[in-house]
Amino acid sequence: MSERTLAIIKPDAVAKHVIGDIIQRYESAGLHPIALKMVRLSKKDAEGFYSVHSERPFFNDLTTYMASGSVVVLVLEGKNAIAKNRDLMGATDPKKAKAGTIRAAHGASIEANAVHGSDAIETANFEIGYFFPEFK
Ligand code: IDP
Ligand code: MG
Repeated sequence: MSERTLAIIKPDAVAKHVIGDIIQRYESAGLHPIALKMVRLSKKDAEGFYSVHSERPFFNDLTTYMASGSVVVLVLEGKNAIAKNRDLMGATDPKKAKAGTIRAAHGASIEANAVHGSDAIETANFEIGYFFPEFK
């Protein structure tokens, strides 16, 4: 079934100049961008986006990091887009991510791990609406 998911190319990957490589991987996997923008998140923007993690010990570091440089935010559409993008991304910790995944290729650390991808239909709907209210 065709689905939509929200992806973010995080500040570490933007700084490494691998935006093009990552978008190529999405497109080659049949995940087609239907919305895309480059933005610099404020700390408050990052906190709102990651509010499900507000009780986690790394919340402050994570939201500071997400506001530390520009990011690219995309809505990707395709068959099983949510699960497919999670497979393409690899494990949260790049050291544990399978070879060939985006995080294995480009992630610097468990925090600066190159990309975000929605993990379920409900979170995808929230995250898409957070950045692209017109797609709600
Ligand atoms: P996910 O991005 O693979 O879905 P989540 O558990 O949802 O992983 O965590 C959200 C983000 O928080 C991660 O992508 C990573 O940037 C950061 N993060 C997760 N676990 C840790 C940690 O143990 N230390 C520091 N940052 C973390
Ligand atoms: Mg997650």
